[in-house]
Amino acid sequence: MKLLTEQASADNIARILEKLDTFNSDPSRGTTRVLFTPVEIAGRNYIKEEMAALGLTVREDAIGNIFAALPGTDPSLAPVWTGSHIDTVLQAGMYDGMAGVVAGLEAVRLIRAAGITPKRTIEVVVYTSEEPTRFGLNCLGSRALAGALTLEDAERLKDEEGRTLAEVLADLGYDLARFKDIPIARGAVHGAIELHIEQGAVLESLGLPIGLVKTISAPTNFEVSVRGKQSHAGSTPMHLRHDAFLACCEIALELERLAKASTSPDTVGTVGKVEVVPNASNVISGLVQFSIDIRDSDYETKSKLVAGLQTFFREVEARRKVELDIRQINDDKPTHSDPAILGLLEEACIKKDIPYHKMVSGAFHDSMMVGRFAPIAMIFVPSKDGISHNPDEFTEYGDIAKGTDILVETLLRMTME
Ligand code: HGY
Ligand code: MN
Ligand code: MN
Ligand code: MN
Repeated sequence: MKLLTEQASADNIARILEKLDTFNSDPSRGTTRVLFTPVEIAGRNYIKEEMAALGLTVREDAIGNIFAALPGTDPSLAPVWTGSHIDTVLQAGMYDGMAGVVAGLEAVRLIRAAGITPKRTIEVVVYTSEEPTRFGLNCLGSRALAGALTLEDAERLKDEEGRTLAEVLADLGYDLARFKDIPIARGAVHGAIELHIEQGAVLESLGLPIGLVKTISAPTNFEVSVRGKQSHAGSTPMHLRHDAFLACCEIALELERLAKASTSPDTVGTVGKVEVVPNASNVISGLVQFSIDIRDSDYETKSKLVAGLQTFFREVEARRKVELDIRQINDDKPTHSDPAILGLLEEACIKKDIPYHKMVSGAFHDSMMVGRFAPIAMIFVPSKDGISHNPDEFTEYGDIAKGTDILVETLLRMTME
């Protein structure tokens, strides 16, 4: 087999990332590119242009997952995938997700420049809506590929304007009759690698350029509303209050206590979104709606924490005489990387004399869902100061290029298996 002659180009990676970053609905602070908003659609179209410029054949499924194929010599063999997402949280950085899509494009550019035709087809994938930003549920595209998101789910998921995912898809011309064709059968994809920024500070603290992800922690998310009694902040004695906000605070602190007490080192719990009604300085809140986000690399310890929290919900309700409405959004299982792909990644690092660290991902990724139907692994590149989901998110283009060198080497070996 012909050899790869060139190293990944940090300049080409920069060019695409910076152009993609211009598709931004709130340039005043960071990057905002929410699913199926005009800027995200423009961003999709731009990436499809880059895919076409590489001579890839581009197709989309009924939920908007984009697949760009570099055909292999033996189309009967299951393809190899690499990819990530281009949608963002609000006022985000410009690397979370995008680095993995661009690394996939650069890997294909290197393969084509070397005149190599792989045996297995390589597909660069843009997964629809990894972030829960618009519809409140994460990994919509990869979840649908895993057969865990049906058309009925898409007809139920609503955005803040009350539009369903199904309506938005139909308005954009996606054929909902093909929704049932989205799921990928086990065995239909030979393996999938996702390059992603670490979004933490482990690699930076170790001074290492590459992380190889052993396990992807998985989220369990709830939407909780507490109904208490809205009343006057001055004339309501403390013992007569049913303060919805204080009930929320107690639950948030109990979540913190349970997460800290967990036997798993990767258990984390967050209350990130709180809406207080009527949110007035001299009114005791009668209604608070808030989010609960729990992550762990171990499903058993996560489930134990959830059970402990549910007991606490009941206790707060009784003691404070408030009413809790708890909606569980998802309860995802952690995904372990495929040892064989991890082995290939390690061999690539050793061959290129690039030091690496095997680690757990605290963040979830599309690979968490892809791992339900295909062997997966992830490559991490360092995040400056561990910052992510923040305009100050930063990763050196040179580090993405180094990660791409590992990616392309491993993809090629997988295509020849
Ligand atoms: O929240 C997450 O873990 C992912 O980065 N959206
Ligand atoms: Mn993210
Ligand atoms: Mn991401
Ligand atoms: Mn992700």
